Amino acid sequence: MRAYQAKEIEAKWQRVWEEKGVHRTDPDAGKTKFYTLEQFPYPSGEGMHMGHVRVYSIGDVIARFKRMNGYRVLHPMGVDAFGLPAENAAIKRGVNPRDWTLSNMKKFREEQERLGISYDWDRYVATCLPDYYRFTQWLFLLFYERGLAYRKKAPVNWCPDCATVLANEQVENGRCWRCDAEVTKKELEQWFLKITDYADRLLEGLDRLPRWPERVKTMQRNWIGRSEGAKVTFTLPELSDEPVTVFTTRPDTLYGVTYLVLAPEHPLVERLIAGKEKEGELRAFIERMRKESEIQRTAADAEKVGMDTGAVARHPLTGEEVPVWIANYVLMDYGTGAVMGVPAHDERDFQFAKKYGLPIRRVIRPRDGELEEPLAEAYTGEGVLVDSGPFDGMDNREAIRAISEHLAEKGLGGPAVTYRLRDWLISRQRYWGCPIPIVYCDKCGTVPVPKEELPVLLPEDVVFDGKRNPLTTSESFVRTTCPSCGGPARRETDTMDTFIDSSWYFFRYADPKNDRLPFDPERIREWLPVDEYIGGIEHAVLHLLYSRFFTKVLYDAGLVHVDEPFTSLLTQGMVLRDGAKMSKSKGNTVSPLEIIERYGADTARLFILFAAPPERDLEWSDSGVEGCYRFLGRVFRTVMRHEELFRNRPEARPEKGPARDLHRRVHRTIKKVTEDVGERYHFNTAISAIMELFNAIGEYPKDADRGTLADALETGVILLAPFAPHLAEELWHAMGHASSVHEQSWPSYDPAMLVEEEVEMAVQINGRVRDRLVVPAEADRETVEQLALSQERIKSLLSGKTVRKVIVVPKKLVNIVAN
Ligand code: ANZ
Ligand code: ZN
Repeated sequence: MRAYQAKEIEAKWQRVWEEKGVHRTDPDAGKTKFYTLEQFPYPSGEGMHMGHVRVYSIGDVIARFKRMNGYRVLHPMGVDAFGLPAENAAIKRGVNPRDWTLSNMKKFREEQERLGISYDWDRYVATCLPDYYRFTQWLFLLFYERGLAYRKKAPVNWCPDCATVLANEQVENGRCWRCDAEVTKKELEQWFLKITDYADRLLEGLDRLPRWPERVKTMQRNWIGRSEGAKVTFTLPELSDEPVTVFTTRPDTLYGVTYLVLAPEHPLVERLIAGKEKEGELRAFIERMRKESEIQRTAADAEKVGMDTGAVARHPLTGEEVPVWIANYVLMDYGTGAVMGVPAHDERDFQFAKKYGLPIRRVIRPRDGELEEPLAEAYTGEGVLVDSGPFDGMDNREAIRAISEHLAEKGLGGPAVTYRLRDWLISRQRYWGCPIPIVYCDKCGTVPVPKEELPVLLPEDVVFDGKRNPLTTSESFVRTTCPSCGGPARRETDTMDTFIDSSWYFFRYADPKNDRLPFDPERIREWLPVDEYIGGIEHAVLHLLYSRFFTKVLYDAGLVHVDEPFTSLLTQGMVLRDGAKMSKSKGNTVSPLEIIERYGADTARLFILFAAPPERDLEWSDSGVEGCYRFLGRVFRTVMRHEELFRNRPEARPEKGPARDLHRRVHRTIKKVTEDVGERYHFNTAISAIMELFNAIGEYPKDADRGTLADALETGVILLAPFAPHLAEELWHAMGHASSVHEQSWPSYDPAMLVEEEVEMAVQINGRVRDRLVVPAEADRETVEQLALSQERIKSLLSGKTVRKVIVVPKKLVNIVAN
């Protein structure tokens, strides 16, 4: 008998599947569609790691299972191929970013192919190729036309020595990662996408995604950070009553305001400090604050520092004058960049007031009791208003509404909502990204490149010296003519954040070769939304939020009919080893290729799916891999041993004895695997049910019905197909079938075979039959004994007696010895 040669079997079937197009997308419009998608990888030079093997294996089981269940499945793959590493390789090793990326892509795909995942490779997309990025540019222009792409000055990390912009990741402890110079902030014109316009719809949409993990939805809600409160307008007497508006979540504390704080960058600050005694000091303070990052400024344990501007503001309701300060903890781009200080009821304000000797005025009293005197900390609880003019005695929750409305009536503010979400800064001063299709003309200003002229191609004549944006070094690229007046013009040299490339790729798969449009809306109708999206939790906010934003904009533009792209989201756990995440830096990785070389892809896949349910972290185990390999070897030999059976296959006669038991086991297994895979994605328990079935087959007596055995083997192989597709195909053909096992229908089970059988047993007391008992045929001795002793009739006959012994003759009788 042949031995299980995984490598040969796998290479053979991968070739056959490819030749026969077994995994090509089914065009049968009569079937229900199912779109299953794994997040596409960044093709780093390192190739696949176990995390990739895990996501792809999960996706492939779902895709294969759905196909066998009669769905028309879309299961594509591609690469997210723009990005900084290619450019760094260019700087460090002088290689061309495109050549470097293309060779990595090739390598990555070869590794993926060795896993035998059922991708329709005809739909492969690569975001760095002109046939793709041309439409990324097309979509940018769509955003621009809709007023959703705009340019404004924004601070960037700037290395004065390298004269370049740095990404946040390239700033280490405030210094440049390359030359160690101190990084400064510089204001540059940058492109933004107006995601804030969609804040409410991005929130609302989450409520319509029951099949997304709660954790991911919570992270998105927090990121968007919707905050309800009020705007309150104070006035500045020395600037002829110029209004200054604050945002507060606690308008009920308005009578407790003892000072105002403006962000150092607030536009009114300049005029307030001009000519003041401490102007010089104030300016130095402002300079210092500007350099600190938002994180430094708002960290809970960060020292709160401020300075009195010397100016005052007038309270809108009491007319009282309070001092105006500037402080590090007030951020310009949240709310209005101005805050009212209420030290009695806000912890941060309390610390600030204590530090600088500002008055503390209490205006909320707990409903039962008084506040201590003096306050040891801010009282942030609920209560009743005091010292609040006409609002005295009002419940504070009621007062939030009453005071907001009162302000609105008097034109002094009113209810307001703020978001933590900021517009999306998409400009990157980088080469290896999608060029922004904009031209600057002295006469016409900012001019979009006409869609017919796309793509704006990345030029080749560039210098990679790590000292500037390489695109600025290409004369042929920068110098151009204005699409509008034909005069000389200059091209935008910023490229787009690579998250834009990945915000629409799932649409492109539906129509990957379209050369007129990003996709035909009809093809989108055919395939979208993605029914199951599988990826890592690390994308909970960025990629998943951006993709939802893009989808909503495309929906508004009438290009797609869905406003949420992913119906269901599966976030797979990590692959651990010795309790820690597998990673190059920890030196605890296991190479997928080595595992595939040694045991085969089927073993790698089976182990990964068997070791834990998809959402949980998975602990790598060499012995677990060995175990899976041995199991597949056993399956191989079991089927091969019975190869003869399939040449002259007897009819199954599962009416009685071991045949009946095996037949029932087969149906129970079908039910279990169908539900575990189809409803719960509990692949691990599905696999163990299949293992048990093969164990039962192994113990099946030689003289029992052969036809039943053949049926069991055949069903076992079909059930195994989504998990170990190559081996299943090999065995299926060994059974004499000509078509692919992956084109078979998923087996159904007979509910009648699941009903537990029952038997009637006699119950004796001291050898005399006293009662009858109906019990499940498989019930064990203990259960039968308990049931017998708890029968009403037996209980009363035994009253006053002591039970000495209970004898159980399975399926026949129970004899109770008592005296
Ligand atoms: C007065 C007040 C009294 C406040 C009180 C709170 C408690 P969230 O929930 O995060 O939206 N704030 C407003 N704008 C700010 C800015 N640009 N930088 C720093 N802090 C700012 O928080 C809103 C609260 O944070 C606002 O409500 C304001 O302080 C502060 F007993 O106003 B509050
Ligand atoms: Zn022009």
